[in-house]
Amino acid sequence: MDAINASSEIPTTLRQVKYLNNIVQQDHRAVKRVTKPMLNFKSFQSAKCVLAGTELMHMIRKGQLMLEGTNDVSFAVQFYALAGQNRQVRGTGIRCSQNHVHHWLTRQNPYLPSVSIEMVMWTAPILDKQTRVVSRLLYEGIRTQNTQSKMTKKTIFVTRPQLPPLEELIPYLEQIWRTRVLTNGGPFHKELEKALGEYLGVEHLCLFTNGTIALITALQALKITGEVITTPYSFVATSHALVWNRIKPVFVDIDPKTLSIDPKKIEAAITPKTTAILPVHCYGHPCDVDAIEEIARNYNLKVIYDAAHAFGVKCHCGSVLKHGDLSVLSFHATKVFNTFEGGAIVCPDAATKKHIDHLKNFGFVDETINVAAGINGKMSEFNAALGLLQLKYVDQSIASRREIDSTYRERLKEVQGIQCLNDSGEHAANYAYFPILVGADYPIARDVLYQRLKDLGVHTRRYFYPLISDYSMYRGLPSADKNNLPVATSAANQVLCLPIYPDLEISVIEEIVLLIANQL
Ligand code: T4K
Repeated sequence: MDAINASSEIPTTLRQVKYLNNIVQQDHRAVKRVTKPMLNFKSFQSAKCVLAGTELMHMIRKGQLMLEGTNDVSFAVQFYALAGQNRQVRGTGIRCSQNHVHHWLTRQNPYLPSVSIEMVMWTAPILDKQTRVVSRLLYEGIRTQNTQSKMTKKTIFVTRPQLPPLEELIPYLEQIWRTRVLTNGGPFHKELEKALGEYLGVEHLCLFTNGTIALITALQALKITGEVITTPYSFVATSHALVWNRIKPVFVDIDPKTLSIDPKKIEAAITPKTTAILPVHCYGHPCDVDAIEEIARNYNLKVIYDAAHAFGVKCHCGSVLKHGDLSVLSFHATKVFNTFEGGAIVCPDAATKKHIDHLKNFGFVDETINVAAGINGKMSEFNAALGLLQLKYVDQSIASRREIDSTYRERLKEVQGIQCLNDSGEHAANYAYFPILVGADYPIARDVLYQRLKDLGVHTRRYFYPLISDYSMYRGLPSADKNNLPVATSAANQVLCLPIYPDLEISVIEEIVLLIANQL
């Protein structure tokens, strides 16, 4: 029996693959070992699928696929190594035993990190133990085929914005076109402020054109000056907002568990010039709000939370956004809730909201009264309308993120050298990001992993590397010294944010994890 010649004679049908698939689904027990090859080639049927080299290796290592004494009969496999975008770089055909497969993958194939393997296999349609082994392989292969085509043909980004069905936006646009109210606090703006307040469980909220302008305005609203204590482990907007207000950032190290500012380090950084603390609920995990606010009370400091990542997050006492003097949200395209661009300030009372509403509208109270050198931070009617629609889908979107988060956690828990970040005791999380820390005991460096994944089309991000304090405009500050920031420095050098967004398929996540587990 010549396996290679047989490949052209035996038809490939999806129906047969599905049939075998059903067998697998009826019996989920992993068959560990085949000792007596009994398949009859005459009754073989064929199926063709693509199986990632890493997946096959993984199955062999895990003992899901073990073939013995099968030099001529257990099943026949034909491999073609494909590199990159389906370019065939090597072709060979073998009848395989476990050793053959292992040898071929490890010794003969120099392209293992980036190959997929096309397999043509024949198996008998009999419900015996042996058939199940082969059909399981087919099942895995088919699953991987879907993934593989996505990984090679489609780039996987760290995030993809959630968008509502386009047709649902049309009525909103029709209203805008009909009324010609485009901005300056129109009906959709008012409606979204109310709807978001209800959804987030906060009473007073001002919409903004983006999170950065909201941060700058929040600092203005509270007349913050001098020095502000903040974290270096964030997006640059956090510190840039201070600089735009001519405030000096004072960097304090982060807590190794939450990667948000470490309250134990704050007091030592307070000087007579300190007027406020600007912490970040990093990745949407709440800061230690109780400890931070106790320090603020003791030293008479204001607290403004950069809550850009914390949409919908609840801590022990309800919405985390109720903490501090003000909290600032971002509704950027990359966030859990997006209005393309957008943001908001959550305020404690109506008077503060009124003041901020003036500030974001150039300081105007009415046509003739201007109370402050305000800015233009208003959200447009288009963005507000989109927000109303997005809000309908946000729970669904967070639920999908939750599933992705738990799949990553489950699959990554046995991968040596990879540490997932745990929540910080939140009662409701939003799963905005999925950061992992690549430790010294992982076989390759974080940046090598980052680059190899990127080469395969998986675009992770190193949020937050470099540290803000390492950028040129901050590097000279005494608090930017690396010796002052050992935890933040180490996190920045280890972190990798894996793709997470609502329509990211579980099969793609599994493939990403396999790539990480096998160091690609
Ligand atoms: N404070 C904190 C703690 C923040 O994280 C941020 C923003 C702010 C304040 C300021 O809020 P905003 O002023 O932005 O409202 C992104 C975002 O631009 C930024 O909003 C965000 N933080 C930061 C963490 O991430 P980049 O430079 O990494 O974005 P970008 O364009 O590389 O996007 C990442 C991936 O997302 C892309 O590879 C593909 C995907 N993507 C992105 C956009 C913009 C899309 O699929 N579609 C898109 O339209 O900064």
